[in-house]
Amino acid sequence: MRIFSTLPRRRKLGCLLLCLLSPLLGAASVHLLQAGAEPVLAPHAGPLPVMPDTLEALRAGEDLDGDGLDDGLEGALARHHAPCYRFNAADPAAGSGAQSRDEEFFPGSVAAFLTSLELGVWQVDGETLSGAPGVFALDQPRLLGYPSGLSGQPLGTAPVYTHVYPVGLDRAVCEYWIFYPYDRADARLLGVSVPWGDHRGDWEHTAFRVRLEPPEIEHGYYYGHARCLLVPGQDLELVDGSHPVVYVSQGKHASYPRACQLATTGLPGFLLAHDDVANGRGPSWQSWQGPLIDLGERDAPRAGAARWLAFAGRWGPDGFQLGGLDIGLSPTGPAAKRSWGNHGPGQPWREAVEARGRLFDGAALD
Ligand SMILES: [Ca+2]
Ligand SMILES: [Ca+2]
Repeated sequence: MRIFSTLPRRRKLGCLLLCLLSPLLGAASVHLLQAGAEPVLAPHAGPLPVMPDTLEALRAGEDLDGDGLDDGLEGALARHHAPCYRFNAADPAAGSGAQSRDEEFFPGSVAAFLTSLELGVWQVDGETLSGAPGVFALDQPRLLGYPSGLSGQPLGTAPVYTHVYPVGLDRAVCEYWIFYPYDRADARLLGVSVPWGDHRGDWEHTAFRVRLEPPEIEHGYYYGHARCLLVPGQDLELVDGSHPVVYVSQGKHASYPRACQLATTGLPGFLLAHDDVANGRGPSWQSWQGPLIDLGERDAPRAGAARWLAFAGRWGPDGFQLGGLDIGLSPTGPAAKRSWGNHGPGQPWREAVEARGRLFDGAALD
């Protein structure tokens, strides 16, 4: 109970409801696995320190990450196919579910985040606050010591982290990774809105298999909630002919190829409604117009990621176990995931929409 007493109020409420309802859900027990305490923060004199990301030029004729693909081509491909991200906005006329609201939690820079972690200085709700300095070390099981609710950076200023590698002689895969300092996930439990799986740290990604000549996307892989949705190239919505659109679900940040709402559990909606709402009515981000930072390869990281790409721990302290399910675990980073350099198996995205949701704006699947 000592751990429980350190939790914020919203999370305590969620824990209590989970405990009360776990027999209904067929779960033997609810375990609080990694409930890291929130740091004690106080007003901080002076500005928020910001450490810029290291931008490394990728040069034609070089292959410094040793993947067999010309580094200049890697950089050109990543920018040519970088996504347009579209975020959510409240739409009372169409919305249902707890996440039908404006997006409030945006991407952040990893370099700036680690600087804040090590200095213990954070921007929370517009105030600059400080606490105990933390430590970032590659052998940590999880990052500790930072607060919930970090809203990220103004949209368009954080980098997208890229991983590009060849497939045979005439194709490549472009992965796009985004770090969000916070994931806010709510649900309706017996009709009452409660936190359900929100957590510190949130890594999200999409990937696209491309033909090199002529350049064209053959398949998209859209991730979220430990699942992969498969999208044929002809189903992708493109901006300027080459940039796929990624609809980002509010708060939880899962990726979809079209504006839609999907249930994320197989439970009856009257019991638990935990939907992704990705209507794309909020701000959009043309990521190719901002910083793209190539991560290199797992064993040959580029300078911009050399400090942290090998970190195999979780990027936050949160998470629950409900029976055999993991709920709201702070995630691992890009190179620690199974999907790094390895896409699919997955579910055809049309099948997922037909089974668990709907498209917005009256759009049809065909
Ligand atoms: Ca290379
Ligand atoms: Ca590469």
